[in-house]
Amino acid sequence: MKKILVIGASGQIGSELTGQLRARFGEANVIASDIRPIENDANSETLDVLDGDAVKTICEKHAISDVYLLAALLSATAEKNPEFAWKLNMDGLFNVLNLAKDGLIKKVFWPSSIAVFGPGTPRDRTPQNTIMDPNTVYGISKQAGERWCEYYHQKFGIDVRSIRYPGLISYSTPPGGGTTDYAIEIFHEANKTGRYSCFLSENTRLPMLYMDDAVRATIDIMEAPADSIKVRSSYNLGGLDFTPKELSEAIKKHKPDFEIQYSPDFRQKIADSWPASIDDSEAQTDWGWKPEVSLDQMVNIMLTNC
Ligand code: AKB
Repeated sequence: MKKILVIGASGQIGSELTGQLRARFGEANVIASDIRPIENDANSETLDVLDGDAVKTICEKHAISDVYLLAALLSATAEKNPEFAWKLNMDGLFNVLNLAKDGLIKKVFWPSSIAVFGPGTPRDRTPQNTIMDPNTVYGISKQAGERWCEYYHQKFGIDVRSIRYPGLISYSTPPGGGTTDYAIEIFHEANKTGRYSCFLSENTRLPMLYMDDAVRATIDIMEAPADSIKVRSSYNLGGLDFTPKELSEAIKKHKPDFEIQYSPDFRQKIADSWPASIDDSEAQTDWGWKPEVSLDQMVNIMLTNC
């Protein structure tokens, strides 16, 4: 019997993933957890992923089989608090991987990111296996995490699965401190004030994905047969890629008076070290990944709901 624990369930991905998992596997079979209490949710727990004993207790209490570990500090926030980012992103992963090693849980999902790539990486259609020289705290923690996932798989047979998320776009829960967040803020400001000051320059192309596609990919990789998961570090995942200028042009089709200006800040340097687009052919071949939501569809959904 599958029993799922989502750690970081109140975050941008966690809130949407929890809903989809519950729709598929039943409310009571998906325990939502977060560092702050989750209001009005009978199947939830307050949990600090850095408290290894507490993670263990909750997994035992609910006889958890699968853990989705989403608690992390993202790229921009991590640059402001490097030591805590390293601690949260690494120790949280160890707390969960070690439960799998001890046989308490069966399967782990851990998110990596395009941030594992760096200035030496080929930027266009970045391949699955290539130069990885991340120069952000977040990217370094994600690259190290990928190595640990593969190590635990090879050494202890742990069934850990991972995706390198691009920037994720959604409207219901705000993102928390990423470099790709402009692609969400822009919609809120377009609806509220009709103008946006973008912290990246106009031609900064980055890989992105609408949240519904990202959640589907996450559940699909976890539900795929184990022998189809050939990559045990983390899979490249692509979908959309666009620049702030292209996004603003797409918004102007709906809101002709929308105005954008560009004031790049420290996040520009982070964005410049990341891929512009992603080659995700291994995810397509191994477990059938296929993005569905186009740029125009995403813009339409975001403007309607923000
Ligand atoms: C960030 O911008 O930090 C994240 C990511 C690409 O992992 N959205």
